[in-house]
Amino acid sequence: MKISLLSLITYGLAVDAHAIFQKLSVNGKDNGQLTGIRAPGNNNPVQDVSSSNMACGASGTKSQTVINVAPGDRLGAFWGHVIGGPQFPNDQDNPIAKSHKGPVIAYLAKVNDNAASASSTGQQWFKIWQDGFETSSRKWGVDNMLQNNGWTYFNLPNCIAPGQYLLRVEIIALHSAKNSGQAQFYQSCAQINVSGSGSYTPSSTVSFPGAYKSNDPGILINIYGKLGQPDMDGKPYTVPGPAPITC
Ligand SMILES: *[C@@H]1O[C@H](CO)[C@@H](O)[C@H](O)[C@H]1NC(C)=O
Ligand SMILES: [Cu+2]
Repeated sequence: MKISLLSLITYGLAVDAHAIFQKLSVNGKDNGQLTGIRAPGNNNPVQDVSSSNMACGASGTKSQTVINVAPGDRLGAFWGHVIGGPQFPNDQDNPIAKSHKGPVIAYLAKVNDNAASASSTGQQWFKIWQDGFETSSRKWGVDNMLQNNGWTYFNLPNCIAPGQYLLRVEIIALHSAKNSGQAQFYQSCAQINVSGSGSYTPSSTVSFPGAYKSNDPGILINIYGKLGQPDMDGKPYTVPGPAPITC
């Protein structure tokens, strides 16, 4: 009894209440677990903004699939506590622990070759969407994801040019971010093939690692207000990285 309780506690601490982006849906069609996704092999966050794991997470699962999408499609990124979703029945930390407030952000990088084999690092990223913090409702991007049962939805902008891309979707969990190096970055990349006749070429791009600094105002931050709630006291939150593109 003692041993099993101890191992349960140890296990609980070891796995913690993290999350993994592990499925992509296109216009409501779920492509399935880890199809067209390169996801980290476990749900531990990246905390070092200079790590090469900032691009698509620690190296983990690979997929030979490239998912076909069209400009304007409604994309869904699915998050779970572990690969598959809940770690055990009634897992309160699926899709992510409720403490893990923060933004959800999506970036694209056009790749020269096949998106299934392209390197995660050395790519030129531009931001296509973000869900940060809404001061009126005091809701974070993560709150909207929880409300959608693990799904984060956004549209592929209409101007995106045809070709293969990596789609990087990220949660930044800010519950401990008042101390340097304690913001938690969760990201995987989807491998997509964009059709159509868009012609967007970004005027500026960022690198991962490189786009974020450990002391960016959206990364080194105390999100707790006077009442101890993760509500910024209703003040605006600055999402890290560049502004999302406009078509
Ligand atoms: C990518 O999309 C284009 C346009 O729809 C299509 O012709 C091509 O076969 C696709 N490539 C792959 C690898 O699916
Ligand atoms: Cu966590």
